[in-house]
Amino acid sequence: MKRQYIVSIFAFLAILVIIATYILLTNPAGSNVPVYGYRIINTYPHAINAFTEGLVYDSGFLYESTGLNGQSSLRRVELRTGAVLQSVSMPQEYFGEGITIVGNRIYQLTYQNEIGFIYNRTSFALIGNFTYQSTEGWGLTYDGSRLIMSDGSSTLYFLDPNTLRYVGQVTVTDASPISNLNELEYIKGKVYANIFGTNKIAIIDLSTGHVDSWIDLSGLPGPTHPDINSVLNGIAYDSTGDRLFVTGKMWPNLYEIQLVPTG
Ligand SMILES: [Ca+2]
Repeated sequence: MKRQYIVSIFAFLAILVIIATYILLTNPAGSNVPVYGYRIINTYPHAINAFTEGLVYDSGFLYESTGLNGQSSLRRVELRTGAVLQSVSMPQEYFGEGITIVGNRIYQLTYQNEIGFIYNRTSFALIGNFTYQSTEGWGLTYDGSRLIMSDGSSTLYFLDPNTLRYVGQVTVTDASPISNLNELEYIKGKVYANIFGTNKIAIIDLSTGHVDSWIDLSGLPGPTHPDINSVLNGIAYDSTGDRLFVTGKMWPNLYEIQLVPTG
């Protein structure tokens, strides 16, 4: 009897371990929302000197904001070749962060300078600047009426694109708050957010802040020379062609991916 009892305990523990492993593997966030895997549709070159902090696709081109003091820039990039077609360098004191496009204006955040810049989309001429309440600027996107920014916390902030005034915020949660929200992209009514330092993208319902689903990009080929800073960061969307692009800081490639349901 005693031996049977011990065997039963071990069998029970083994089942628990199997269930826990399955949950962790199928749902890295530890919640009940769906997790997507991915399929690489196309691989394009990406400048390895680009410390990608902001990425947008618009009218046939990629626009990219790069960070680090002394290396920060705004670039127009050819998708197929990765060639930088046009760029402006930021003064040494600024660390470029998220960008988004509204009409013929490009908005760009800075990391800890507490200032954002507005450029003419065509000429890259600087046409204005703005300040924001958040202490740091990370990701930026646009939902058709509001600028949406992240600051590395679990909060997304909404700004009026004309007045640049704060008009609201939402806390992003999946059972508990999800911090380290980084580069953003507004896609078909949801906000996609890179989670800094992970291979995960959260797909967020803006009205509630709830994470609807996750994308697990584990295994996506990153930098050829691993660097602790060369993390996944950069989501862009071609709404005309329904193409989703991702890359990372100093990654040699930019990928068009398709989401694949798992489980
Ligand atoms: Ca983006």
